[in-house]
Amino acid sequence: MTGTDPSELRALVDRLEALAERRLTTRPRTEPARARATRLADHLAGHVRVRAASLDAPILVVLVGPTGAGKSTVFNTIAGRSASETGVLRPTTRVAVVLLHPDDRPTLADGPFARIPPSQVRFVEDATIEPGLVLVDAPDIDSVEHANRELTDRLVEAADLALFVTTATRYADRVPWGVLERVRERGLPLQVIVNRMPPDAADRADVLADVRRLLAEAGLDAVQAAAEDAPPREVITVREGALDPSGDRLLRAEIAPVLDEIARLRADRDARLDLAARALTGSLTGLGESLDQIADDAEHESIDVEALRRIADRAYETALDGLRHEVGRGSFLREEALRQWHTFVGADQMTRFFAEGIGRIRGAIAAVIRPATAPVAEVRAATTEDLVAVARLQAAEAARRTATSWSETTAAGRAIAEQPELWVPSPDFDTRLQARLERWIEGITEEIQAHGRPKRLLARGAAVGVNAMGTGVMLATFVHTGGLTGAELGVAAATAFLNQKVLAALFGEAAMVELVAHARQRLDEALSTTFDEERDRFDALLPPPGVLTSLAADLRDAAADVRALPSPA
Ligand SMILES: Nc1nc2c(ncn2[C@@H]2O[C@H](COP(=O)(O)OP(=O)(O)O)[C@@H](O)[C@H]2O)c(=O)[nH]1
Ligand SMILES: [Mg+2]
Repeated sequence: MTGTDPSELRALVDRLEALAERRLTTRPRTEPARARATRLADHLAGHVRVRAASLDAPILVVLVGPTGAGKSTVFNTIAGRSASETGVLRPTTRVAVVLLHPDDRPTLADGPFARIPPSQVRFVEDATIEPGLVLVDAPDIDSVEHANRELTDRLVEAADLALFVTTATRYADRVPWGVLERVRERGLPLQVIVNRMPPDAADRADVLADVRRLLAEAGLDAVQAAAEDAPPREVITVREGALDPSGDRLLRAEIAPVLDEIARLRADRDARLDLAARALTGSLTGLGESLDQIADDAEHESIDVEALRRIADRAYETALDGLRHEVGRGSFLREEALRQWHTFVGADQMTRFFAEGIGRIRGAIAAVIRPATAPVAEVRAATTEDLVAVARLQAAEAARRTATSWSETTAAGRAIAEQPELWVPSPDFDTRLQARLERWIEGITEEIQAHGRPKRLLARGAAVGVNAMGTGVMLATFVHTGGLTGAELGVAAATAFLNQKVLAALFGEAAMVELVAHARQRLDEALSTTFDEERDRFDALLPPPGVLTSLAADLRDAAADVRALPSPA
């Protein structure tokens, strides 16, 4: 038994499972990092939670190894029947074949098989065996089929004992050692079986010595010990061709030590409790390292994520600055709209009054400006259309820049490849901005009505009309004279000059300046909100700021708490 208080352990499992879940929702950016997080979740749900609840729950013995090594043959030999399909055509075993007493079945579903889809499990019930030990034939670990490999990994995370089956020619293969590395890390009790041993005794001795050496070098002696501080279990060897007449089983004598161990575990509850406790202890010992590795992953990722965020920020900020510049100069506005306004504000006649002072201009407005001829709709439509077009060009540039930079990184390359729409502005960019600009123009008109020193202003402005005044203010946010005189410049400056004079005459200089400043500020808000939304499409692919670093800190705390658990009695 472990010396850990069961309720303390269960509370810790809850906390660790929540951490694993948090990590998975940040969508780990590399395959190894994702695998580490999944493994932790699988291990906590399939093993630690089960054992924290009860050491008495059925023991899970899992057969793992490379394709064609003879796992299913061993399984059938233990089962004493042809329950799992064997064969030379690969891969034969696509589901986990599970041999168990019917009484053990209900406890598996929400225990060790909690994260294993039921469609991937085939139960073989046998009421003649003792309950308490469940034997699983797993799919090949070197299977090219991803789902197979994932299933086997989950079974390894849930196991109490691994029966690792390999052959005299395959034992040095690289992939199986990846699984054995995980067996060591999670302290999973291990029994190694080497199948298809050569007939020659000296050859057999050579193979066995080599297998032993590799296992010892990989630090696997401790998990092979049948009891704490005991020497490693003997590696079980099976001669080539030692098949029983059925063809899908071995001669029983060939794997007598395995059959004996299974029989002993079935017969002896204390032996099962002991194995369960050893598996749990090994697992708790390994958790600290797993948690720290995942914390490392999260920290590294947070650096990458912040760099990605800065790239997007900068691209959209640069584009918005470019847009502000164009808006500030009014250079995007088509000349035709300016000419219409120029004509409306009375160009020729009005200019004559400028030299005679503000009073004369005021007097002239009613006489010169004809509200009925105000090209309000035309000028507004042209302005918003031109503004949307120039904004879209800038948004396209920002999207292209961000997508280009992101696609060159491992942290975001795949996400960009999966969402080609990120290379261009959002499909509803125009309609969103259009709606905001319309709202913006309405806002100008409302402000003129609400704050424009109502009586005097409205009396004077009545001749012009509030919509026309609003349009004048709108234009003044783009085109302004900045100290130049109308005679010297083209239509933009001339219109700006005239427009400003008229507005100043209507509102007074100070109120006009304020109206224009407000309009400019609200326009800037409309543009930056729209650009923020564009950038958010990229940000949505990243965990929110701080999430990864605080997760890493919580993982480190948890690792420290796991290490501080009382050592097993
Ligand atoms: N000749 C010979 N064939 C074997 C031996 N052990 C297993 N096989 C065959 O090798 C093939 C693969 O075995 P199987 O148990 O399906 O391997 P698994 O992929 O690990 O489940 C089957 O056709 C077995 O009958 C053996 O010792 N000698
Ligand atoms: Mg098989």
